[in-house]
Amino acid sequence: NPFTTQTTPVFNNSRSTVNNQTAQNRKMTTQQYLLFGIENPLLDISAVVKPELLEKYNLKSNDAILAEDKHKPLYEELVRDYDVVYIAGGAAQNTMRGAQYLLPPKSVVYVGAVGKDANCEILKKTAAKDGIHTEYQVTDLPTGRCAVLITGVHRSMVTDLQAANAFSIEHLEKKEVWDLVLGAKYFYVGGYFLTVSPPSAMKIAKHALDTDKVFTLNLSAPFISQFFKQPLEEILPYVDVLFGNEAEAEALSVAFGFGTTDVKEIAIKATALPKKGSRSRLVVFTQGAHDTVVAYEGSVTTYPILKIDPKDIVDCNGAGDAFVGGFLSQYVEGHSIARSIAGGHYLAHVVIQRTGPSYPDTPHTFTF
Ligand code: 26A
Repeated sequence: NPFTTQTTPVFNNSRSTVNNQTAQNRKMTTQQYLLFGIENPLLDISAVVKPELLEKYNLKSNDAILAEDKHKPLYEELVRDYDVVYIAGGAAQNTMRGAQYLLPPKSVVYVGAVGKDANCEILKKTAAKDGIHTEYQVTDLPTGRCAVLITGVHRSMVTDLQAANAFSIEHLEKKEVWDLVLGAKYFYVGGYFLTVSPPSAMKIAKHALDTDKVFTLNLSAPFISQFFKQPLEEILPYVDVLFGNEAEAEALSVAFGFGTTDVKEIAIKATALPKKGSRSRLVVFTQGAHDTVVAYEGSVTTYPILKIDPKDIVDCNGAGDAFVGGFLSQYVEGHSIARSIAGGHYLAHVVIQRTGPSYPDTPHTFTF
């Protein structure tokens, strides 16, 4: 009862004043989310395609690239010639939705830039269904899209970032957004964000270091190490947990001159790259159907994935994102590395039996 539990002095104890006071107090206590993620919100346009389409646009079967002018007709061609599905994407957004699936309600917030269009509505609807809070920067450009070309267990992604690329640090610095940064204890920056706003990524990384919070990053795609080495090298000293797959590990090895193609050795060398703060860096590399490699303080451990009958695989798009979501869901609650890896393997196993990076409406059945 606000009349009897009044703690703030008020001069006029009328009902309206008390109610105003309560409303103000409510405004001041921003909802806190344990895990804060940021990157590029995208709408995926996904289809199983003939290899000829990859050849025509000179695309590798398993890759992720930024669209150049020569790729622009691909989107129309895909919609015209194939059975496409439109599905919420953006790698880190997929990861955040996945983490939330395994966490108590209101644990995860995600930030990125979108347009004012129908595609954005699909992203908003999916985010709401999966229970993540979003603080999108709304721009005048169309919402970004990603052509996902599926051939067997491979996927080739061509991304036209549009609005996502217009993300500006001013959005991050807005009080309502920065309050969410202040309230979070764990941060996840998709490596793809290094193509968009390295200053925003650095600002979050520095905040994490200054406040002894945990900062995590994904290598996202080989092209990040290849063509965005400078912002990657700048942010790596802040990275407490580094994620990637085997192809990204190899690209990192080449970019940083590790002189090895052995994923375990690369993981060890990645832990030894310069590091700020009190924590040792944890490195987690997935390898598709092969064991997941974890390096920490000079030693490597491998964890077998959950076996799956090939006939149960629908598509592998989003499996890596789901792995990280499952991992983080356990890690942010203070569970062991073994349990976090099990969470990752569980969620990847769920997602590869579904179309794209989507999560079931039914509660999860993860146990450890
Ligand atoms: C900057 N680029 C290339 C990207 C992406 C991306 N997400 C953010 N930035 N390219 C592909 N994706 C997303 O990766 C997911 C699968 O891992 C796709 O949207 C897809 O959902």
